[in-house]
Amino acid sequence: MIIFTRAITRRPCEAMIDGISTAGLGLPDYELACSQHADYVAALESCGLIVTVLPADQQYPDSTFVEDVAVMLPNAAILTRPGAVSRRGEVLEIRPTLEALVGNISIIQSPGTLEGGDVMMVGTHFYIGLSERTNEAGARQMIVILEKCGLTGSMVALDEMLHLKSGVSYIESDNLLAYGEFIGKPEFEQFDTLKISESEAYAANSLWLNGTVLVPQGYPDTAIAIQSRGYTVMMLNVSEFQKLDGGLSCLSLRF
Ligand code: CIR
Repeated sequence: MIIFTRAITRRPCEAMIDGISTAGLGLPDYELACSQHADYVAALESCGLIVTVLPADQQYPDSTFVEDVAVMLPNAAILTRPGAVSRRGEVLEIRPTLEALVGNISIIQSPGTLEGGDVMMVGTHFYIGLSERTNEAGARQMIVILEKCGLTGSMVALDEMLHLKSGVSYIESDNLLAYGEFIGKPEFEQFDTLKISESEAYAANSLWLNGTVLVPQGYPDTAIAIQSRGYTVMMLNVSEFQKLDGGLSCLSLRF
């Protein structure tokens, strides 16, 4: 089982009110977002991670969702090419940090698009969601990079969710959280699936970190179900990021 030792995050910026959103939950409150982000960083630290907190970047309203601009591999990283055109510049901004911390960097090239929210790591295998943000060309490029690193990848079609991990999360030990279109998908039949109900859909994006699972606050059935599988659960309020379609995993790169 993997042990994460580091994470990269980026503070939210005031321009976050202009971030991409389909949630219909209203505009995020910047001050509250900053305090929720600080709690998130503290939670990562309490799980044993050393966290690099990058400064807010006003140029890019969605730049706090660092998960989408890179994919971390053992001793390597892939810079993505986001399908959301307004987010492409975020890649350049994170690059120096990755070069300093990881060194071995590959880059997804046009016409490929890929966002890290579409990538789910299960040991040495990476599931890549084909979404509105990630296309087949991007996924194919990623699989070539993975194979050069002795890893494997496969594609999973999705129709309803923003990203693959909006609806499915691997929490190690063969346990998978799945919602909606991902329940019963043949690609995931080998896992012990914990089905997330419609009323708790947002909690399908929960985050395993070294034996603890971070679960968004306000989804008690999911928290109890995860706890009953023997995990320590930590609940975090990320309401201001939910307003921008972002979840717990989106706020960090872990490696
Ligand atoms: C976006 O639409 O790109 C942002 N508002 C939300 C990104 C969420 N990221 C993720 O699920 N990995």
